[in-house]
Amino acid sequence: MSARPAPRPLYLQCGSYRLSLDRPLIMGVVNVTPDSFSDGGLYTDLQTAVAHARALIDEGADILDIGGESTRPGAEPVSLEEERRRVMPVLEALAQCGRPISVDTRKPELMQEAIATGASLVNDIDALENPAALSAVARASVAVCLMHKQGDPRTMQQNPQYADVVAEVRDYLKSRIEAAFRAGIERDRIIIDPGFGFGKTQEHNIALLRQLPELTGLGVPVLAGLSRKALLGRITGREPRDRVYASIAAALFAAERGARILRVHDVTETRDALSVWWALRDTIGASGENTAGHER
Ligand code: HH2
Repeated sequence: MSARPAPRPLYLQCGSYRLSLDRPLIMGVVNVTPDSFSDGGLYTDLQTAVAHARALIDEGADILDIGGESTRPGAEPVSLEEERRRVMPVLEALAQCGRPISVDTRKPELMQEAIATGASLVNDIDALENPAALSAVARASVAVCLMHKQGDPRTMQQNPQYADVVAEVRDYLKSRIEAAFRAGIERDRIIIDPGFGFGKTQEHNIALLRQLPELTGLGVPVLAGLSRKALLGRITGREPRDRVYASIAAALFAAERGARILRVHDVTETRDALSVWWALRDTIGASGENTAGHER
């Protein structure tokens, strides 16, 4: 007799927010960095970062992802003090913004401080491999995004290699879900992410995108971060800021294959495209409206 598949959560518990996963959610990116690959330097001071975050909420972001360290290929790590200086004032200013705030960090100290300031999701490109990060999330009621990467940002694109990229990413994420369970993190607090562009060639990224259902089968929501990434530049020949249309096509492709959270820079554009696609594909009870569940 085969094992019954794990029940799929119908919502994501993000601290005190319960987000419906009936339709794909949009995570808007706020990079408080001088060197992010597509928007570095645009939102480095508190006022512009907070104004950008509020604009993304007005555009329809369901979650905001605040980051203070670029993890683009070749990026040098940032010290805790510097990352804290960039991120914490923004988190404090957004604590009452009415949307769940995600902190994009791999530093356990910053995770703890962000959670204490009201962050309700930890987006960790190290998938809580640091035991202090695992316990910081386990102790709280926040959600977590467990992402796969091969190597470290500084060198990860030099020569990524896999025997079977889809199987290896799936097995890694499965083991990280199990580690999270063992630490006491409940299923409805966990998101997984194949980590597009993190130690992957064009072929690896495309294989993962095409076979995304292999990951949705793990029973927790899948996040896809494709927005403006180099894999789209290789197809279109365009620079990061001119990859909006390419990003929308990729986001819809990921959503069609089961991604439930789309991490994007261009919220209005993604939201409109997603709303139309969703209304057209959902023939039962389609209202044409894109309604997010923000229960507090
Ligand atoms: N991609 C980036 C950063 N964080 N987190 C998750 N979970 N998934 C991703 O694909 C992902 C991520 C890179 O994008 P960006 O933040 O815009 O650039 P940079 O790292 O240069 O700041």
